[in-house]
Amino acid sequence: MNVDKLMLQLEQKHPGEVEYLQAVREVLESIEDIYNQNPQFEAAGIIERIVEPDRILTFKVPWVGDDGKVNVNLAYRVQFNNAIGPYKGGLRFHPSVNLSGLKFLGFEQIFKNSLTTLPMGGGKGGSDFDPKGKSDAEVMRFCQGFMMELWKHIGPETDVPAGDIGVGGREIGFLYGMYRKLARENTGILTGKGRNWGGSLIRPEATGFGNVYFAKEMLATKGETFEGKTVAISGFGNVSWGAALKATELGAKVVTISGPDGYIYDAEGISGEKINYMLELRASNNDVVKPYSYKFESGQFFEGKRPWEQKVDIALPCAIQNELNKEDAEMLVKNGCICISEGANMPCTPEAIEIIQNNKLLYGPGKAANAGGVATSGLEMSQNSMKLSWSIEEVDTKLHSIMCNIHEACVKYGETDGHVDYVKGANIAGFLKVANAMLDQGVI
Ligand code: NDP
Ligand code: 2IT
Repeated sequence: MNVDKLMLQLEQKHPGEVEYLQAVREVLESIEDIYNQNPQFEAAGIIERIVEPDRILTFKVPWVGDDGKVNVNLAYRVQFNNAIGPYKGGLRFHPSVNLSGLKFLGFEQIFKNSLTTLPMGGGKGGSDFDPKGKSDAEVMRFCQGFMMELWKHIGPETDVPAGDIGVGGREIGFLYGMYRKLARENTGILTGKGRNWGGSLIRPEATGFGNVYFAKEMLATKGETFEGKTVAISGFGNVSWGAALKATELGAKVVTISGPDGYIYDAEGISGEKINYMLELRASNNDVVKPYSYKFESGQFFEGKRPWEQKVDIALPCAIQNELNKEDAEMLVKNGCICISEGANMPCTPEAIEIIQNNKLLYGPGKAANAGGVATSGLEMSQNSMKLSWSIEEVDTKLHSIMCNIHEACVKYGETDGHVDYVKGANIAGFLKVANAMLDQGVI
């Protein structure tokens, strides 16, 4: 394999798909050596096959607004690779959703899901529908329209969607209701379901919890812990909330959260009722984090800025892709940050990653550090298949041990001379399992 040549071909085939090409390049650069040392991969065309999705479904979702007007949104499901299990991955409802974004997320999901040790393939979907400012009834009609088309293509052993940005418990409920009606069965077709209808305990917290568990393992390699550390978190959504809860529980002080409008710095720490307030803010359907500063006096709002300019020990980017750039990384390094662990998918730009890695910070890439969410989705699927419900302790213990296993796999493949390159480790470990499964199963 020659990465530059392959990337050139992909760029010609998929011009302008910036995020997808960015994600593919990162993986190819990490696996180049191991790929070339194993000629059986080249002989089976593994790379050419793994970089293209198995199929992409594109459909329109017409829905009627409360004002009686007809709206039309575009929707997709990218079924990327199912060599090790049914396609699995979230649905994103956000105005920025396009095919390149979903292909990047679906591609990442293949390796992330492989790392979880559970049998799940990779997929992703979503729509450019914006739930912000919509009534519950509008969101419901949209979700019903979305599922009316998607239901034919998914199933508990075929493709199991879940939440992502803009898709939380409310949306999963509306989607599940429609699926159940059309398919005439109650089955584990989506994860992130409500507790009373097949959902798993800890799933809402799992991505954030898992991210902190992963960071804890990274810190331990340097004899460090969360105790007494200051932490910057971005976003104020589902992942940020879980990360804030767990980091606080482990003795750290979370000093920031953020939204597209700016960030909040709270020197007293964002804990207790302030963490609960994040959920209220999120549920308000408004695009702003600023109201935190009206509610809590200690919360200072920095308009249009990002939290990375603050002096912190640990940074947990938990909002959206490419939200931490080169200048942000330089600022974090300058201010003595020792660890960056990605709750979001691809939040650091390639230039930022270079700075972080050159300065030898502990750096957990999303496909390893945020795998706790999909891992707990996998645990939800197991409980659905067994018609059982596990306790908080059972799920949390399994999640914790999965995150420790992922950390171990990263160390196994990423360590040289006492330094762990977690990007390389995660990419190689995630890739080998899927590539070997593809080899075993022939060219299909
Ligand atoms: P949510 O929709 O719950 O939250 C996303 C948060 O990010 C919101 O607070 C949103 O604010 C904020 N946000 C959006 N754009 C920006 C921006 N430009 N700057 C700062 N904040 C911004 O989504 P999740 O918490 O579920 O997802 C967050 C990230 O984590 C995504 O990258 C997702 O792919 C990833 N992830 C999610 C998993 C899950 O289980 N949910 C699992 C693994 C990864 P606003 O709503 O106001 O735009
Ligand atoms: O990016 C992700 O891993 C998710 N949004 C969760 C996917 C899932 O199937 O739980």
